[in-house]
Amino acid sequence: MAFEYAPAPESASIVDIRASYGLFINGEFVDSADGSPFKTVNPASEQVLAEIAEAGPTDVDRAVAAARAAYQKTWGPMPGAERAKYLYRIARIIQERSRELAVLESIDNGKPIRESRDVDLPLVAAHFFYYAGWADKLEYAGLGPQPRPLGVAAQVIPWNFPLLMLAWKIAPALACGNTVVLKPAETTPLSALAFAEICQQADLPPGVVNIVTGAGATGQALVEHQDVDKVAFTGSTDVGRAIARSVAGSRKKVTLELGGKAANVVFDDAALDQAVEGIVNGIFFNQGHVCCAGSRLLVQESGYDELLAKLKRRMSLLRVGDPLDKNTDIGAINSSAQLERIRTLSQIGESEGAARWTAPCPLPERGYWFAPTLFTGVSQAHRIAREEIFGPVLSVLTFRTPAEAVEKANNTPYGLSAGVWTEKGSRILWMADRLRAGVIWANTFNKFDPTSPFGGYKESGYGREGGRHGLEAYLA
Ligand code: TAP
Repeated sequence: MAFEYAPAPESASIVDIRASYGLFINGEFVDSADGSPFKTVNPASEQVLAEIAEAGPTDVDRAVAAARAAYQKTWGPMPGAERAKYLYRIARIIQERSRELAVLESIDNGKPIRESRDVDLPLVAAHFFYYAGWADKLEYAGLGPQPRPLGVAAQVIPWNFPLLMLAWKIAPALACGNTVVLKPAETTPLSALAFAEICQQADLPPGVVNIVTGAGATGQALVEHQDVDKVAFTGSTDVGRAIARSVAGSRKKVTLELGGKAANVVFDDAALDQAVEGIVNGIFFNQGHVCCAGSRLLVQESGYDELLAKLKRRMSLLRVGDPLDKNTDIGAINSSAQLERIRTLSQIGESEGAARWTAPCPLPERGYWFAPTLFTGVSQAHRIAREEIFGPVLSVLTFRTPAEAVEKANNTPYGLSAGVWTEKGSRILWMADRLRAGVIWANTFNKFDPTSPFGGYKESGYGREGGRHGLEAYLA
């Protein structure tokens, strides 16, 4: 039986969303020269939150010129110890404003406040603190005696962790002495614009950080700009491929963080209750809008019935609804387009013969929602086992031997992450040696830390973000 909870909504009064926002270029909010404004909506209510300027090619050009000038005149020549002070200041302001930023992120993205407050925001601040520490120690990073910044970095990020992806991109770039032009996703620009205000508050020299809002065309104009030295992209494999093609043969250095279809492998000797928590966290955290989500559950046949029963019981307790309610486990799907994609792939799962089970839970009437769902009887050829759904949908497959588990886990074009659940330490090491994924979690899932590198193999992209490895992407 599920307990009833009284609503515990976080107040939205702490955020002050303006009716309209300009572009952040050279330290100021400015009007767009050649784009047409668009609207950002709250996915939980479909209400328009604000009108956002779209950066056209002239605006992108202005932003890159501002970043170039700042690189040459202020940020590039500045000693690392001085740059570190700015990064520390930004980190402290993020901590001071973390409640406001968490609420803003949940309103614009749809993610539960518990996650934005307890996961996203602490990690955002931690990334700035961590890379602030590196800014005056770059010559000891093992990347040569005098590593140099690359220059102007063009950075394009997705909508699933708007402020966290911004931190992953901007903190190492700035610590290494680069300047940046960043494009947030069309559906989640507000926290990046709040970050622009934080740059002003921290007295960051003008032009060091520039934010150009817009959709794919703005991103394309940015990464293809002639005066950019580095391209850092997080998003879908299709767009990543197009970017790799467009910069091929140029001097631009590129890192791509793309999609995933991670296997979460559970052996019959695993602590099952703990594994169930890890499976739920692996696929339902952030509505499953997670590139490293454990979207393929591989269960050892001998433990299948017991695990499935426990998993369904646990899924029935998940609360879907108001992202600002502190009881909420699963918030709103970020956009109607993404909801449509999740629905379509789920229907394909059914029509290809997999059995669908959806947790019995009421969904709000307005907004974009999808109840936690799992598919059993999934074969490796099914599209729901191969394609990234990027939603709260789990595909369950089985295996008998460790070798079969490895074979099935690696049978994917992606290679971003994987999980292993077993009591046996030797088996964890055996599996970790054989799984082709950038990150492998053992008896846990979705653990992040700024000191730890993150990135993929195969179609999940190349380059690493985070840790000492993350510096390499921004130094020559
Ligand atoms: P995309 O459609 O690839 O969009 C990512 C970003 O690129 C957005 O800002 C997008 O703009 C922009 N963009 C679109 N077309 C572009 C082009 N031709 N040139 C340059 N920029 C362009 O992905 P998404 O739907 O936002 O995010 C979901 C995908 O990202 C998933 O596949 C997920 O796995 C992946 N992802 C990967 C990671 C890591 S770390 N590997 C992390 C998060 C997400 P608009 O959105 O404004 O149109």
